[in-house]
Amino acid sequence: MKNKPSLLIIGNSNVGKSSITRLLLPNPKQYKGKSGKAPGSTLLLKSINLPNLPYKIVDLPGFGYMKSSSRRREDHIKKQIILHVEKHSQEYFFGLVVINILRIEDEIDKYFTQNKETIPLSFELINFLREFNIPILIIFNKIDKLSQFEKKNQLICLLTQQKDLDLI
Ligand SMILES: Nc1nc2c(ncn2[C@@H]2O[C@H](COP(=O)(O)OP(=O)(O)OP(=O)(O)O)[C@@H](O)[C@H]2O)c(=O)[nH]1
Ligand SMILES: [Mg+2]
Repeated sequence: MKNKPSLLIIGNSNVGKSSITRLLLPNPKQYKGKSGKAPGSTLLLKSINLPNLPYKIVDLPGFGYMKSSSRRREDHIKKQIILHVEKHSQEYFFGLVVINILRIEDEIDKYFTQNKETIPLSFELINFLREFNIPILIIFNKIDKLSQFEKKNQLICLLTQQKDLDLI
């Protein structure tokens, strides 16, 4: 297939994008992209194009804080990502927006209540992808870090707010 459609994997730094990418590959060892403990592991914007996959996968660098980068570099990467999506939006048939479940309440508060625009937030990304009509699936990752009780609370928080916030 010459012009394969692409799957976009997007989200803040360190939420688990590269780990999820690896899970989607027939042979995870084929993926040379880095995943790691420190935010800012993936720096290159490169698509994975395997002969045995009918679509390409683009595992983007993360938005926001990166351990070994300056604020200027973080802003540069954010701009690069935005320009990339704008330029290639037609090629994306689907986007996976990965969110760290532990940060969900904080993100909702900052984006919807405080209207903070200085920090790149997952909901900004969601609205951004919606502008290009790219269908998305939101993945709440790192759920294993929550206790059963916390999981229930997060779920209630999401379900009660989703309609008001036009989340899902
Ligand atoms: N506990 C837990 N850890 C996870 C999970 N998914 C990923 N991790 C860990 O989180 C860290 C970051 O994972 P990556 O896959 O590199 O995250 P990323 O979003 O690609 O990060 P950047 O490329 O820096 O934006 C690694 O140490 C992973 O092992 C998960 O579901 N649960
Ligand atoms: Mg990564």
